[in-house]
Amino acid sequence: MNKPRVLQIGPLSERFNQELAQRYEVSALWQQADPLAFLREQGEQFIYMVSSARFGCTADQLRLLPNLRVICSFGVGYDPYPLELLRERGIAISTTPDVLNDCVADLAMGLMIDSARLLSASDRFVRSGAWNSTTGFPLARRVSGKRLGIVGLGRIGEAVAQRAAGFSMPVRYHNRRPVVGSRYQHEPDLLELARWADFLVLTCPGGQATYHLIDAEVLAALGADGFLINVARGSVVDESALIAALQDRVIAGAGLDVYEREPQVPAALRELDNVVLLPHVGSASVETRQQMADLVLDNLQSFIATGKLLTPL
Ligand code: 8YV
Repeated sequence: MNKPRVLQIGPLSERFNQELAQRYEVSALWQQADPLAFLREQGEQFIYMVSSARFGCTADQLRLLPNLRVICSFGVGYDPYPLELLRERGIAISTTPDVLNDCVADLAMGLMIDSARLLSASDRFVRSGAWNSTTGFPLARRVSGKRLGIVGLGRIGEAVAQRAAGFSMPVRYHNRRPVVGSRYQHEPDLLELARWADFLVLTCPGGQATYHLIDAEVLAALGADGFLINVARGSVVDESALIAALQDRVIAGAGLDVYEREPQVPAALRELDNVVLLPHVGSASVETRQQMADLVLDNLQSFIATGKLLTPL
């Protein structure tokens, strides 16, 4: 029997690419000399697409895929997909929720501790040979007991809040609407939350609705003792305003896993010593990436067999 054809937009792990190719007849779009010409020629043959929260897909690509019925996406973010168009066309989409909650929340805690207790900076200090009998490392800030403001209390935000309990941190959150049944205090005004919080942690989705939600005004409200932690999307933060706030010590520091134009990190940010910079590794553990890959494959298999996705968006 012929294997179903699958259009893959961008490369995932070697293991995933191989596994997908074993089960399906895969066309790797990124390997085509002229991807749009390829789609003009063969686009109508594809019913199934695999992509990721990094690659997404474009409206131009979708126009050349008239028979597409499903997109199985690696990752939990959906900002690089034209959702309106998908809805109009009745194209189903799955993401990989839940399996990455723990790793992203662990990383948020790591960034809080690193930015406040200066772990990366201390490491640089020791490696540079600067530590000697007269020069000690400057005092840092405490994490335990500090106030944690979560912007976007969804699955990942909830996992961050649970971890914060172990650090005796009071938690409040800002969502557009209160989360029904949540034990944490909802703060309808983001500026109020920023004023209250010592750590403002972003775990909301990216996209139009949250674009530059964190601007100069919110950073000023967070204040000179506050830290901004972003494990969500770079688009949520006005990066120029953040750089200015870090330079002028309007806030104490920041821990960032995501940026406005990845993989570009502005030189002005890289020069600052009050920011911890990670290369978008929230979900990047062997175990979690394996579970995410399995969930993509399981969603595709389920859709082909039953017409239903396991984790539809
Ligand atoms: C991944 C992510 O880095 O899930 C997401 O939305 O941002 C991360 O888990 C990304 O999906 C890799 O493609």
